[in-house]
Amino acid sequence: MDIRTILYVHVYLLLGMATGLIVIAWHPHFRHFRNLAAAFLAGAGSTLLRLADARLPSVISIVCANGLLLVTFVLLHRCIAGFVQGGSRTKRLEALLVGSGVVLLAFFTLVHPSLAVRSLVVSVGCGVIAVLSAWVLLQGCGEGAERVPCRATAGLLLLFVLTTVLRCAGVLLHTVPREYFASSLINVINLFGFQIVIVGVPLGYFWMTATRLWARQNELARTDPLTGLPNRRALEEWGERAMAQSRSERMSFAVLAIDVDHFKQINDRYGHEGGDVALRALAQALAAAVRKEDLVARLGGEEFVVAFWNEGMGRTQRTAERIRQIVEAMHIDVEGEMVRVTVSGGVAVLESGDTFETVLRRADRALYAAKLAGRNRVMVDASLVPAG
Ligand code: GH3
Ligand code: MG
Ligand code: MG
Repeated sequence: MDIRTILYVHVYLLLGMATGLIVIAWHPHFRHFRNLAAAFLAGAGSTLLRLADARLPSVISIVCANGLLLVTFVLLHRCIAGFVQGGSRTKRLEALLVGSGVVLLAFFTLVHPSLAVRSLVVSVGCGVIAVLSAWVLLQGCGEGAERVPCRATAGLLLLFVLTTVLRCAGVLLHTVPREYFASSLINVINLFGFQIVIVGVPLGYFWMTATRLWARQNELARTDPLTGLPNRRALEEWGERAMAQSRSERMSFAVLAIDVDHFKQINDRYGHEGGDVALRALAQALAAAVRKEDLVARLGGEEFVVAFWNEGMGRTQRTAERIRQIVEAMHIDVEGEMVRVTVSGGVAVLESGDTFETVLRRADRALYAAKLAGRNRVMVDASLVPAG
C-alpha cells in the first residue's frame, strides 16, 4: 500500500472539510466550529509538511509536522471540552504536552536522531490527549439524548488510543520500520488510527451538536416563553402518556384548571409588564406547590392547568385548595408595590370512557362554576360543590 498516496488524499479531505467549516463557522450560531476548522487545517498542514520531507529541513518536516499533529489533537479536544463543559479545563496540561513534545522531537531529530523515540513521543502525546477527550465525553454527557453520540465518539477516541498502544509496543519491540512511509502493518494500523480521529471524531462531534440542537428545539416547542412552564403541547403529551398508563396499569390522574381572577384589572393598573411579573410569580408558586411527577402548564393568558399523576379526587381537591390558599397569601412585588391576586380552580378526575380532552373540559366547566359562584374558590366537576 502506498502510504504517500493515502496521505495526499488525507490532505485533500482535511482541506475540503476545513474550508466547509470555515464557511459554516462564519454564522454566529456556529462559531464553535472554528476549533474544528482549525484542527483540520493543522492536520492538513502537519501531513503536508511530512509529505514534503525531501524538500524541507528535518526541523520543519519532522518537528513542525509532529508538533502540528499534537496541536490538531489539542484543538479537537477543545471542541469536545467546549461542547461538554463549555471550555477546556486542562489548558495547562495541553500546553505542557505540546511544549514538551516539541522539545523532545527537536532533541531526537537534531541532537540525537531517533525515529523510534520520536514515534513514542508523538504516540504518547496524541494518545494522552485522546484519553483526556474520551474522559471528558464519558464524564460529561450523563443523561439524555446526547449520551449515545458522546459515548460513540469516546469509543472512537479509545480505538485510536489502542492503535497508539500497538504502535508504541511495535516501537519498543523493534518491529517498526525505520522508514516513515514504509508499508508495514504497524504503519497502516497507525494511519488507520489517525483516520479514525480525523474523520470519525468530527462526525461524532456533528452528531452530538445535531442531537443537542434537536433537543433544544424540542424543549423550546414545549415551553411557554413568558413563564418557562410547559405549554399546551407539553400538557397534551403528558395527557397521552397518562392515558396510556391508565389503560395499561389502571393508573388514575386528575387535572386542576386555574384562572386568575380579574386579571384584566392587574393589567389595567400595573400595565402589561406588571401583569407579566405577576404571571411569572404565579407560575413559580404553582410549580413549587406540586410533586415532580405532576405537571404545571400555562395554556395561555392567565390560565394554567395542573395535572396530577396517579391521584384521585380526595387528594387532588385538598391540593387544589392548598394551591388556592398559597396564591391568596402571596404578595407579588410589581415595581415596588405588593400586589395580591386570587385564583379560581376546577378539578376533574379521570373516569371510565374519558379522554384527556374530556377530563380537561370537565375541569374547565368546574372552573367556570367557581367563577360564577364568586371566584377565589375551587369547585369539583362531579357535584360542582365547593372543595375543601
Ligand atoms: P375573570 O376573573 O373572569 O377571569 O376576569 P379576567 O379579567 O381575569 O379575565 P379576562 O379573560 O377578561 O382577562 C384576561 C386578561 O389577561 C386579558 C388579557 O389582556 C390578559 N392577558 C392575556 N395574556 C397575557 C399575558 O401574557 N400577559 C399579560 N400581562 N396579560 C395577559
Ligand atoms: Mg381567562
Ligand atoms: Mg381570569
